[in-house]
Amino acid sequence: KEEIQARTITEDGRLFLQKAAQDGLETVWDRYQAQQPQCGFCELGLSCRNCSMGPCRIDPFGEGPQRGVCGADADIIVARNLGRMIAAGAASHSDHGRDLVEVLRKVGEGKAPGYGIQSEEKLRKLASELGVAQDGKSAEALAVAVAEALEEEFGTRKKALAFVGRVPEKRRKVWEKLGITPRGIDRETSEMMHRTHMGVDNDWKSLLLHGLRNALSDGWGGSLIATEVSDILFGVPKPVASEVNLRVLKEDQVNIVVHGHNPIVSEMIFQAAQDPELLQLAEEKGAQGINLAGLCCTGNELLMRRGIPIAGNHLMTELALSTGLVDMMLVDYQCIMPALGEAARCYHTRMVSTSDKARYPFMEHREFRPENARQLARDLVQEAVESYTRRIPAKVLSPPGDAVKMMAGFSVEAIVSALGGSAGPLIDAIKSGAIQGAVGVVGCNNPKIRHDYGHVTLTTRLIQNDVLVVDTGCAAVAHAKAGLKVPEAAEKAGPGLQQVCRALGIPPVLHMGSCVDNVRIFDLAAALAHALGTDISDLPLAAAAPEWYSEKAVSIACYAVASGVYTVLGTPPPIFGSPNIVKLLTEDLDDLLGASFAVEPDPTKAADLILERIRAKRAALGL
Ligand code: SF4
Ligand code: WCC
Ligand code: FE2
Repeated sequence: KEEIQARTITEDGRLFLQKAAQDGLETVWDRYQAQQPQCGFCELGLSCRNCSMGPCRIDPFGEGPQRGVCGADADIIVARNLGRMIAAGAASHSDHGRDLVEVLRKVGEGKAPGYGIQSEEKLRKLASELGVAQDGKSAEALAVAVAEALEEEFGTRKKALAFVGRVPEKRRKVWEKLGITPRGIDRETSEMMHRTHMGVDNDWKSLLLHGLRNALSDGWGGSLIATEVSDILFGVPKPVASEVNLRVLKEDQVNIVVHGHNPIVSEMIFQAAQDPELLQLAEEKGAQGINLAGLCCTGNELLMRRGIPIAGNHLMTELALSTGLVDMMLVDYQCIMPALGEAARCYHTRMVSTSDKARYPFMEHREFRPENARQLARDLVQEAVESYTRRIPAKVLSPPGDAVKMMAGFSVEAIVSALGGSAGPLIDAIKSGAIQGAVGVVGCNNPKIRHDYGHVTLTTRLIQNDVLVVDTGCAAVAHAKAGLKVPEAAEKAGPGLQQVCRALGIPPVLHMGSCVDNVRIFDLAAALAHALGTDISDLPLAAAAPEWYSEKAVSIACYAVASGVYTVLGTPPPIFGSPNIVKLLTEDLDDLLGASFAVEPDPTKAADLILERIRAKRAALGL
């Protein structure tokens, strides 16, 4: 019992941790425990297996070896390891972006039945930004041309990514001076893999600078493309009401859960789940309907655009299965624990993987391509209906109570329109001090941190102090479960923020989307900086990832700091084996970039660090 309390702050999490234990289901927390103690060298970033003369380890106490076989010291090894984490994270977001570009092209060529252009406005806006001639082109022809221009962003032929144009000029100068302006998306990742090969870049500072450039190729490249093209294909999110937690799974309906990241699959499933014929079939099988729910970021994508409820965040994915109510779970890629397929064998759940590049044990592989997606989605929804009839009553536990109400859909466009058409009122509120500043609280869950505790504690403290919170990813789901994403949550905010929220009818914590949608936060920050004729780093802004686990989060944190936003991490990154690197990242970067990292596992203290930073930025602006 105590152990369960210590694992999560969520009620549904606790209940289903018990249920999972009853069912003999092993969870991420159990496996985390079995891994204790985890390797101290690796925790400090001091182990290397980049070549076959190794693996090597540096003794942090100074007694054992201080160099790997090749001669790399602690600084080089920590920097190389961090660089490869950034590369993996940037690659993940950017490859996701590339998949969307592929669909955009196929839509233009008429080879992607079921997909279409939902926001021609955004397509045209992107075209002019990319310098693609529009001269009377149809939306379809333009889609092909824009897709081609975006493909170029991935390559090696440019001096700077096109979207660097969105960055305030002062920031661009900072990047130029440091030589970290991102060029090609794939180029920066590929170059990182090259630099970290044995015997290439052995200057930890130059490695870290390239790490920033690599991360910028994600934030102002791959992730941004993923977000923009998703908006073109599936629509720009607008405020929408929905619900969250395991109670969104319905005992009397066919429950289909989508998990992963890319809306390419989930949007097709969304369409199929509304097919009258399939609804009829569900009824024939005794179900009251077809209930679609999300997990993690593909859940966030559907939530933002379609109001589809979300069952939980990263650490809830196994527990969702333990309800015994999931008739089918469809996954694409990223953050899908390889344990899920086997976990599902405890129940009747059909587990289906959908992407050629992401396969999992004990899952059936049904590959989605732009050409076959509509038909395949229909087939799978039909199979989910069949699966409903095979539920195992003894294994079912229906979550009691009600789901928590929430609002999502706060794209930059939606925020600006809520403000009455320009960012002016937000700037005024910041100037008057009604809003002290804004913070992006983002990122994952991690069994090293009590589930959702980091997010909810930090965010509650921030809004109490009149700091507007915007969020994405699993942090956003945590906040929603805690009831922070309804307009009534304004009462939990300080007096100034409360007043602003009430006037606009918005929650004090605004859901801006999935993890790739962190770029929306930086778009907004850049717009504010433009409006004030200043740099992003001058604004009273910060970011936090209280429970991060993923390499993608490392890339996000690095592009945040490189873009000028102070960033506090809850889980310590593997850098503490190099005091030089810790000093650079947590202190010296401030002089170079006007922003730095902090590491603070206690979310209350993290909030205080952020509040202090916001006060200092306000003071410097004379506010
Ligand atoms: Fe060891 Fe150097 Fe090879 Fe790393 S690159 S495994 S430190 S020899
Ligand atoms: Ni994005 Fe982190 Fe969730 Fe995965 S889904 S767990 S990267 S925040
Ligand atoms: Fe190790």
